[in-house]
Amino acid sequence: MKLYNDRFAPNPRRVRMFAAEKGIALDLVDVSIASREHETEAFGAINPRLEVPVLELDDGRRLVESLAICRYLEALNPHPNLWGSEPLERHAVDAMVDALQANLYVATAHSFRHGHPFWAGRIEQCADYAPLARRKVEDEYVRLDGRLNGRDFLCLDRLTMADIVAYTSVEFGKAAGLRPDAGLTQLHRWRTAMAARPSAKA
Ligand SMILES: N[C@@H](CCC(=O)N[C@@H](CS)C(=O)NCC(=O)O)C(=O)O
Repeated sequence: MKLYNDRFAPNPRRVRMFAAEKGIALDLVDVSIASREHETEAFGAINPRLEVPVLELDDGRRLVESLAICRYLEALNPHPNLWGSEPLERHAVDAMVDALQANLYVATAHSFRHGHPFWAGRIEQCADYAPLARRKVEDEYVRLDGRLNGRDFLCLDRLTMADIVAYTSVEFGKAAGLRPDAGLTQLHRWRTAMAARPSAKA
């Protein structure tokens, strides 16, 4: 399988990390957002939304949306289980993934997109919105720290998609100059453990 990818972008990264945890090899096709390769007509034929990631199956079919791609990989290759193994576990992972996506990931992306010169002239920026998004992210860091108190993983007693979404979102925050406060010791402990996983380098 091929993954249309950008090395620096968080949504492809969550797919790479998820696949690596499952031992699924992906052929990476780099589509540089910085060089605007995703805006070309050629890439538009691959994903009309002009976004990465796109997973291309060996028969040429293409799957979009990072969370839906990871769910597909989970169904394709259920071991190790990363999304809950029975209905209540699956609900717990879904609920946390949805909340992380809506709150942590989206606020981080808004902080970057509305506050960083990288996007100037590329999207319509609203500079006043960036600090609001930033405060929202900082609140989410505190929430994560509380959740991780006495736990190694965010959800269940093992690594799940919730950890992958949270970790890749927190690391993406660096692009917007976001850093969890040093006092958030549980969050830092978990980040260090996540960073040590080979999949973090995928
Ligand atoms: N909901 C989509 C979002 C994909 C997305 O926003 N990808 C970003 C990279 S992380 C992108 O391609 N951005 C290009 C742009 O905004 O111009 C997913 O989860 O796959």
